[in-house]
Amino acid sequence: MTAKHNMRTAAEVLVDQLIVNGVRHAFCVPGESYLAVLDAFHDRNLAITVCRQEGGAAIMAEAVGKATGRPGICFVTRGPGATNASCGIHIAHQDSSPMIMFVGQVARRMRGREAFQELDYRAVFGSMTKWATEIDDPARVPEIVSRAFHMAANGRPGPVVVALPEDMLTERVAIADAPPYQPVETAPGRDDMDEFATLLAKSERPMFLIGGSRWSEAGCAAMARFAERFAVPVATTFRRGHLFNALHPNYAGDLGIGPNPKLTARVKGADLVVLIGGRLSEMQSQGYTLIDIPSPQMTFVHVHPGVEELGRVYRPHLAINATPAAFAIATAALDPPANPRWRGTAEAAHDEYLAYSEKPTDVPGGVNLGAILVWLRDNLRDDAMMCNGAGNFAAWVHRYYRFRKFATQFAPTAGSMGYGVPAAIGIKRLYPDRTVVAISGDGDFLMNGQEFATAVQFGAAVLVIVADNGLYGTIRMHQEREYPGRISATQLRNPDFAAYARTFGGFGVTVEKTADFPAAFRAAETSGQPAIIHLKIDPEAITPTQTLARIRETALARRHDG
Ligand SMILES: Cc1ncc(C[n+]2csc(CCOP(=O)(O)OP(=O)(O)O)c2C)c(N)n1
Ligand SMILES: [Mg+2]
Repeated sequence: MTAKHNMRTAAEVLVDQLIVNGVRHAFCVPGESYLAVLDAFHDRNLAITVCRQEGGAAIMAEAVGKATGRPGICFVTRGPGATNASCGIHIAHQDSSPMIMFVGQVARRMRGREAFQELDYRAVFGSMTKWATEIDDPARVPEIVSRAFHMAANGRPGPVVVALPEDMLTERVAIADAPPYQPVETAPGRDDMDEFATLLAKSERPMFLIGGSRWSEAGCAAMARFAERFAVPVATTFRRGHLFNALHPNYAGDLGIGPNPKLTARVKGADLVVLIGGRLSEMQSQGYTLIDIPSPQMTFVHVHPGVEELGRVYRPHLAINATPAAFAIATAALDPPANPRWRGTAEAAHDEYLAYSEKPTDVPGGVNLGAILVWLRDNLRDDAMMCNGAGNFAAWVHRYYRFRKFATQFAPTAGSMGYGVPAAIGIKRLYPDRTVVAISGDGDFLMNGQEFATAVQFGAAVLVIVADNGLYGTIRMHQEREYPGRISATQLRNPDFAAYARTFGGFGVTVEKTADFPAAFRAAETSGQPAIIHLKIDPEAITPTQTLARIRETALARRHDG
């Protein structure tokens, strides 16, 4: 709409501004604090997914940001709505995902009295957003929403919170929409690329690590071509496996939690590490042990879209402020050396990766999660989307699933439990024809399992696999290692998750033997409904290579020795 259809409410201006920016989906839990926005939704072309808890709505918006590179949108009510949603904000922050959360606020004349559900959003969200603000003047809605899009999506992406005083939303105003935001693709300069080529040519054992956000299909394809032409090994960092085809001959594996020890050895032994897009944070750097801080022991090149990230932890020999996609595309102009000294290392690294991820280890119990992941990787299409939250079950996803296509992995580098189910629903709303699978732990699932109702309500036929070991397994594992035999607050008594699915109106099935999984999965798919496949996992099968009993014994033996 333009100024000639004047005197829209600020809420209408706001929703129109979203539409101008290409938004087609928004996720919300309603609240009386933003009734005028709900009313503006009524006759506008925006698909609204009504959720059961704001944490779910925020994660759905974050997952949309991850999938598209454009800000995902959620609306929540003041106070408790905003604090419930904060998990999604924190994930968007740590995962560098663009999202905008709009939140209700008390009327302007009441502010500062601690009115009903009042929060100071700038203070509450200040340290976990790129920007937290409040709109006081309806005439500034287009300006502030436009800025929110630019801030959320450009540089290092992240979350923006915009608070909306209730009385501001109902004011009428004659104001034109702002044009849509412009994605800014920072590209490397020629000097950057020359210097990079020089450092690479001098190297004997280069290693490329890719991660972060601001990749694209074209950027990933360019990265693969570069790896082939230069014969270099490329590893993906924690939960960014989808950036490089795992079956590509230059793929060196996944540098995350519990990585292939041969991969970490390769990184440590490299004389040149090129980190493209990521931050090499605690998980990726194995507790900041891989690369010396602040002065890396090897030549270190860091390419990042956020200039503030360059030199933040590692002082790089060469810092390049560019989006990873633009950097990868710019490598097309470089010529590989005639006879690189590192020839053969990429093949060797790939063989090590294949050997590590090929065959599931034996684990106690009737259901082997590794074998299930192998079945999924052999049977799902390349474009199937895999979502998971946090817990030991995820170790099998990272080790055995082979991502082959950009934007098929949705998992929080922020390590937030409860991510998989809402992420899957958010994604499925955008891509109804794609297979979308969520893999959850029993603890993980019930942190946002209520959103299964949202899936049923909107016909989002996600396939949820619940790996039920009756434990907050990760914590139990740490407990056995640090306080052997002293079990405290880590056991769970669970519902029948298949029955849970059915009471919500979806499809549910229980699997007690690995061999029954394929039929159960196919039945879930053919049901056409949101589905839960409940896997009964032996609690002893705590990692692909360790049992709880062995961790406890080792810890006790260490104590006796000590
Ligand atoms: C929101 C949130 N709360 C708590 C934790 C700490 N935490 C990490 S893993 C874990 C247990 C996960 O249990 P489950 O989902 O059952 O997976 P399992 O480890 O048993 O495979 C906990 C409590 C977390 N990462 N995120
Ligand atoms: Mg568990």
